[in-house]
Amino acid sequence: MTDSSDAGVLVFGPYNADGLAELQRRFRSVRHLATKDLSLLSDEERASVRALAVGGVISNADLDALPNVEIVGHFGVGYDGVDAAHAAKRGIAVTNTPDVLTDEVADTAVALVLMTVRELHLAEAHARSGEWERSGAYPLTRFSMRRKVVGIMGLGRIGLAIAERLEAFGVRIKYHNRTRRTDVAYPYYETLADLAKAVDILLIAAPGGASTDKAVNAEVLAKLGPDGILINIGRGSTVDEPALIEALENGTIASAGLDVFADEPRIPERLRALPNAVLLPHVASASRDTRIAMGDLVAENLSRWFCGNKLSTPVPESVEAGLAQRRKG
Ligand code: A2R
Repeated sequence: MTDSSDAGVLVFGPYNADGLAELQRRFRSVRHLATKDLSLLSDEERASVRALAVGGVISNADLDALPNVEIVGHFGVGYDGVDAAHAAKRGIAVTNTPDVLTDEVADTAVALVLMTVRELHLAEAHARSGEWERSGAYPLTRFSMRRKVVGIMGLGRIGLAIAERLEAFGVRIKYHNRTRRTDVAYPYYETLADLAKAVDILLIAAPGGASTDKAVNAEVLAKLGPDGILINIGRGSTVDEPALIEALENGTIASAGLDVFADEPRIPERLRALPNAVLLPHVASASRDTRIAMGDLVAENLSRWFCGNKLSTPVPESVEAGLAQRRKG
């Protein structure tokens, strides 16, 4: 669908280059403000913005400084960086990019599990540094995938794709959501602490935001126990990071594999120093193919809005507010 809309699109913050090109292909007026500094725009320019494409956080203050914005296309499935309820109150629709990244994120999650369980980050360093030739084979790993029980917090689109992949390893899956699913046979745990107690590997695939803030705390880590492994591909805010560092330092849990952090791109020095932590720089969806699909979906949503069609992927807050489609008149 090619749209000749004159709607002013503001791309707010760092943004994928292919995604930007797709917006420029569809819209005549696209401005990229990589620094997120709205003071660089005149009052007239701010008033001309009717659509936003955002690849991270936009504050309510910045959103409110754009009087005529109608829609925010968020690049990413986790939209905790946008206050969708606040936007809805102003009649602004918000879209995200689910589904198109599910397989990529699930692949990365499985890789992170394997790296952490089999210490592949340390084994790789052993080969690369010449240590294998100098001092012999890398030591046998403490853990293996055999007979492991994996607990998933957030058995949604991504969590389920991870579970399906992990089943091929012969592991058992258990999960915790706020609501029990009726379409899966995996054992359900009403609380995260109970799930942590029942599994070897606790894997977080839930969204960020207030309802999951620091849910993985010292108590949950203690329940996971000294042979337990934490994997996080959801949001850094879901883990109490200082409590995790302490748990890794003093053996409360065995190890962790993390793709997300509390204050990205900053990772605490103490965490970076730990050999029992595998650290990835938030790359779960970061392949060119997947990022192109995400950018296309943002652009498609903006086009659909200004053509008066139903949005492809509005977030629930927008649907509830009757903003799944542009109101006429
Ligand atoms: O709680 P439910 O029944 O709504 O299930 C959702 C679960 N979830 C939670 N589980 C426990 N405590 C919470 N406070 C909580 N909030 C949500 O997370 C659902 O099973 C899952 C999210 O699944 P989807 O909405 O299908 O999202 P998707 O595409 O799997 O992505 C999940 C997250 C993103 O938000 C990014 O942060 C990350 O993965 O990349």
